[in-house]
Amino acid sequence: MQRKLAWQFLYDMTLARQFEQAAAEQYTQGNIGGFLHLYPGEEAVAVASLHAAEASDYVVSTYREHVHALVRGVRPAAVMAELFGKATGCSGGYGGSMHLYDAEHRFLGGYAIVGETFAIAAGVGYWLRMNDLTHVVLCYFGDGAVNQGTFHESLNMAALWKLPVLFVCENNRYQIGTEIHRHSAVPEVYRRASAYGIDSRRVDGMDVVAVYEATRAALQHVRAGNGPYLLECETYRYRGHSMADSGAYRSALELAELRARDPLDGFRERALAEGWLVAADCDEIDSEIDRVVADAVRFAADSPQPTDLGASVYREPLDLYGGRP
Ligand SMILES: Cc1ncc(C[n+]2csc(CCOP(=O)(O)OP(=O)(O)O)c2C)c(N)n1
Ligand SMILES: [Mg+2]
Repeated sequence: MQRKLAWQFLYDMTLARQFEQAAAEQYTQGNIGGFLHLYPGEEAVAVASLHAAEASDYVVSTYREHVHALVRGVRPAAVMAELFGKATGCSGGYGGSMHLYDAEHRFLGGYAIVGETFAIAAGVGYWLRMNDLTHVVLCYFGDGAVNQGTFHESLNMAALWKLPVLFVCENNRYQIGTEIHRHSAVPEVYRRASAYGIDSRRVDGMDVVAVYEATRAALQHVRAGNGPYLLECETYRYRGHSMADSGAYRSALELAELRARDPLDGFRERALAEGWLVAADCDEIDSEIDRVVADAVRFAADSPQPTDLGASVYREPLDLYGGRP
């Protein structure tokens, strides 16, 4: 592996881990309100798959999306300020944790409704096809979301119209407190794609290199005009579903087993052993991230509240039909 890519993987996974830790602390102190769904344990999925994509591709994600926005290039300060509900946040402080948005980085959200992302991604894919554009939409979703009707409706249309959508399942085994074998008749998510003739595979979501390679191959398949692809990443979240959930329905043994396969520690060890990085790189990344995250929290705390709460709710209707009704 090239040093540059290894550096990016370690940098982004470290940023992801520390950013979410800081968000948890700020939530506990009352500086972040509403729901807060964190990503520790799942970092390899967003980091690897988004590095495999092009900057010109589009991204649609769920309410567990802080890391997707960060890897996409949205400034940590703008993400943290959004979590604080501040005017300097990437959604102007109107969205909060579950509704990050950044048009410049083609990051289309941040959606709170489970299963909402499928139809939005299919819609963007349809628009790309209509306009003969070669970009791909990466659509992230959880294992629980595949039991929503929108999953089936959207996969059907995406396959029928050969839409350029890469469906990326973040299978963290749980839909809140319900384990996958209790909520899914077919717990191997990737197998569901075959119902619509969509190619798919499953990959170890705790291994950043494996996810990167699988995503590159999947994106090649989609870009070649073969229609959508579904990539299932088997991963795990260390924390509860949200800050409101202690996650007590899981055994300490299960948690320990997964922590032993930590994507961040595992990659750091491998990068040093393979000579992709040296110890000084890791130290440099750690201290740089400490600074970036502390700056992001300070920026968010010092930023003003939005002043006009109605500003982004109502707008003049678009004149789509040249004055005709
Ligand atoms: C349509 C809908 N039903 C229920 C909920 C409540 N809810 C929020 S997250 C969630 C679990 C989703 O689990 P999964 O898709 O596995 O994603 P994860 O949180 O594990 O990343 C549920 C049921 C919702 N937001 N939207
Ligand atoms: Mg889940």
